[in-house]
Amino acid sequence: HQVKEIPTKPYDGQKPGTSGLRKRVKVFQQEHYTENFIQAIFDAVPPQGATLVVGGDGRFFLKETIANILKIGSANGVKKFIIGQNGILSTPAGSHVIRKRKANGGILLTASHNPGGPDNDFGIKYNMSNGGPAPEGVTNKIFEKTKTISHYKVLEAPQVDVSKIGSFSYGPSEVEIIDPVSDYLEYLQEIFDFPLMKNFLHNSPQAASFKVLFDGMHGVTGPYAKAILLGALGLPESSVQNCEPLPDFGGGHPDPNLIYAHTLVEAVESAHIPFGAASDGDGDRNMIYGAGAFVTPGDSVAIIAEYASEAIPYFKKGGVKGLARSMPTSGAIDLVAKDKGVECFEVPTGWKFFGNLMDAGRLSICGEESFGTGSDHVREKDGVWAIIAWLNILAYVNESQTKVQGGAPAVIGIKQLLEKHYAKYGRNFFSRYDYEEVSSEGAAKLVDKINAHISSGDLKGKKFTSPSTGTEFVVKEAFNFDYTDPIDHSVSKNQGQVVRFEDGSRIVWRLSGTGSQGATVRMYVERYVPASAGPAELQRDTADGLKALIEVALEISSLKEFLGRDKPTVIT
Ligand code: VG1
Ligand code: CO
Repeated sequence: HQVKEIPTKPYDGQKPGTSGLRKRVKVFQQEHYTENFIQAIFDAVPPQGATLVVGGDGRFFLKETIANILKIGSANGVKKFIIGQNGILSTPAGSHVIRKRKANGGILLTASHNPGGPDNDFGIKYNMSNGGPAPEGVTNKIFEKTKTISHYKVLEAPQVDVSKIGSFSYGPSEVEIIDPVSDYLEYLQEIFDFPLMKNFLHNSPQAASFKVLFDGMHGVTGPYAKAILLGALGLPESSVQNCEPLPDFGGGHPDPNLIYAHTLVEAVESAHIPFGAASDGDGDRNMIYGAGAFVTPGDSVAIIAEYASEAIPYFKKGGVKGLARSMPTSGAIDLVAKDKGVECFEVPTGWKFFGNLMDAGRLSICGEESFGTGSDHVREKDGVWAIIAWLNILAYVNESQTKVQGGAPAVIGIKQLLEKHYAKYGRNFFSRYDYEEVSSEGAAKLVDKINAHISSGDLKGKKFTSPSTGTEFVVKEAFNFDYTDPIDHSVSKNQGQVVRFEDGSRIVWRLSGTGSQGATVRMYVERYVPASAGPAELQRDTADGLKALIEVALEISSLKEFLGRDKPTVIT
């Protein structure tokens, strides 16, 4: 086999964002564009003798990119490739395979929850030997390499077939095609209490009324959900929908939230299903939604943390070492950490910031407001894990109640669990407003204006009044969020602009790092209501509970003026 050097020129803008390089497919299809980026990865992280895991969420342009990774990787010295059958690996399953097989790293091919197909998005992400996304030091190095690239190496060999499980050689390298689901399924069976869940779902007094519905949104999780829910837990076929991975996600937007996962929401409401859930394109996000009960991601991770060490075998055994959230995520989990006497960390947006804390044994469970929940069982957020964690916890609390009360007590569902949690800890009302694909100039002006307030300090002590409710908010502080990693002391600056008020409420503004076109501004609002406020206050509708604060947030930032948008694209 011959190795050929292909001359090329740098492309602008190959800077990995919050979660890898994400662009329109058309951008990746430009001559040498994808090849350049793959070579830059190998220039930044030399692969001689390495084992590399490769897989993705099944979206359009996956097969072509795998062929490129094989050609360029082998020419650069990769010893062994481990590839999911048909190129399929969910992001968390990819993380697990890297760890389990002690690979040196992995390349995950996904643009996550962004739509797919020839006119939509594709993405390439490099993960380290711990199974987690490359930290900024490494992604910056990859970016530097893309700026000076002059050639890339390819192995001249015919394209390989990734559709059959087994091993073969490819030039000087070895290729192993693996079942994308089996390692992951086996691992979840160690982590969770499957006998308890099975008993709850089939034999308990609550079994008859407790139905489950999972929506794969035509992303990568379909095969995983079928193996777990139908296979291991023995639920009927009707418990899953949209579970065939499609290259364009059936034309949908595979993001599990109330807007894009409306097929789930409608099915759950019309059939009064107590437990519904969905996952995103690459399987790292999740939404928990039962009839009449939506769980915000901030509450979800707090509730998992609340019950983990009693209900979930993995944490019963290993304990909960510490908790964490990304900065814009609500502080619900902080309250649980305080109650349990464990450390709680606040990191910048993006899962890569949790990895060092996990590797150092200081973090067990963490989450992001963007429907990301996970633990140190892998180094990515994990949608299916979060969904099974909820099932495990519900099975546990219902079984405990039956033991205490005897007979056939009513089901403790999602709603009852939320109410119980609010009654103990109070509630963090939270919402995120996204202004997608706005002009970059407008977004820059908005950032500049808030920065001007931050540097002059003129907001401090200032009173803002909501025009519609008359509620007053007095500014306590305004700052840019900078983060120093407690383990390697690396510093990440300007990770979001924060305004805090005297009553504990908070507004955050950030620019998205995952968009593929223009700029996306995110505005996060949070208001805490203590348990003492009583059930009526605690159970208010989110939009209602946050109305006054949102008006103030729009006023402080002059958002409508700068972005020329009257309404956000998406509210979550
Ligand atoms: C968004 C979310 C962030 C998440 C990231 C990747 O980033 O806000 O919390 O980690 O997407 O999620 P940004 O920079 O656009 O706000 V996924 O499911 O794409 O891997
Ligand atoms: Co994702």
